[in-house]
Amino acid sequence: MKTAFRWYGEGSDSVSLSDIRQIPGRPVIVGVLDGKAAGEVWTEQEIGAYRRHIEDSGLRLEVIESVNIHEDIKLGAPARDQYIENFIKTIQNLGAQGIRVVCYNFMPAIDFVRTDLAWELEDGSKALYYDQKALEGMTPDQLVDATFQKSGGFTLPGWEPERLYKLKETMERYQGLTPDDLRKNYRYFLEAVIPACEQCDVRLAVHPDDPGWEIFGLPRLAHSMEDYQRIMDMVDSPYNGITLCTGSLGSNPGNNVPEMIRYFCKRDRVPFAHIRNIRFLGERTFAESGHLSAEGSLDICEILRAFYESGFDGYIRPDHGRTIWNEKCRPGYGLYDRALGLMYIMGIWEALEKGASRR
Ligand code: CS2
Ligand code: MN
Repeated sequence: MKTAFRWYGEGSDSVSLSDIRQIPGRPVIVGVLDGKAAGEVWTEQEIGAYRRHIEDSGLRLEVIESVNIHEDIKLGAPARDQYIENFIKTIQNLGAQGIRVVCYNFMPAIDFVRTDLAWELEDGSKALYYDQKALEGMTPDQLVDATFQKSGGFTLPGWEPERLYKLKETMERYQGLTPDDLRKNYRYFLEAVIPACEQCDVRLAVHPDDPGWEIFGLPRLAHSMEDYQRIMDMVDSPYNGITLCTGSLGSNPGNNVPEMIRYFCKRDRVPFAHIRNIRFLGERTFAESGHLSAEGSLDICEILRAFYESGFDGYIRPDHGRTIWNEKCRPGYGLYDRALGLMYIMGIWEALEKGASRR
């Protein structure tokens, strides 16, 4: 595995590159061009400047998360061909600048959802939290307001303001769109972009829906083994890959996460992994927890064993951490708990490697 760490860019992240550089093992940066709206081309010049800035700090940029997919592509609207063309240009430009993996998602209108961004755990740390009943009592607008209020002045990934101002309108456009319609549009997109990805050697990796079921009546296509099998079958290529996010898939107790890892790694479909733990608190209710297996409901050691035994050599990053030690940071994306998570991941990995060599 290659270790990685998400960074939002100068001025929009509370964590600095020099902080990340001091994390043992010096993880690769998972970056983003902040401020780019979905559908805009990322020019090679802009990507190059961003990459050089990261390299000047002694780090490397090899993964991008997220290039957001324009809603017209998901909706199959007439402008989709233009946006697909823009997406391909962005991928080519990223490839030319040494980016090998791009994480994206195909969730309509809204990215990951939490009903509380600062749920207090028993040790006083704050975590992201989801309660289906609380969500059902909220309109999408109320959810957006609550999220803005609790995000400490930071924008959350997938919660870019320009996108959320139009949320109501966007959701109305999805009225009547069935999962099959969305799947058709997804296939159209993949058939157009994967050949270009193959040519410039950039692997796409679709992030799961989070939580792992449908919300607000919107169709969602990526939250189970069967879902992923269908997506992988749309275009049979290792460039049509998965971001295996353990916390997102694990939010649905119907998913056997280690089994999914083994199945899709064996088929060379997992270039990127997110390791996160969550704690089930009731029916469709969970809090994100520290990465340690004992703190949550997922067995992180078994999850890493599944990667290890599959010969995984992709990128792995700690996903959402708690807010601890009074850090002022974007919810889920502080330095401290994610760095603890990464050390735990690396510790388990080293034990797996050394254990194997002794046998
Ligand atoms: C989240 C997402 O779980 C996660 O990694 O922070 O916002 C994720 O980055 C996007 O869904 C990827 O497109
Ligand atoms: Mn994730």
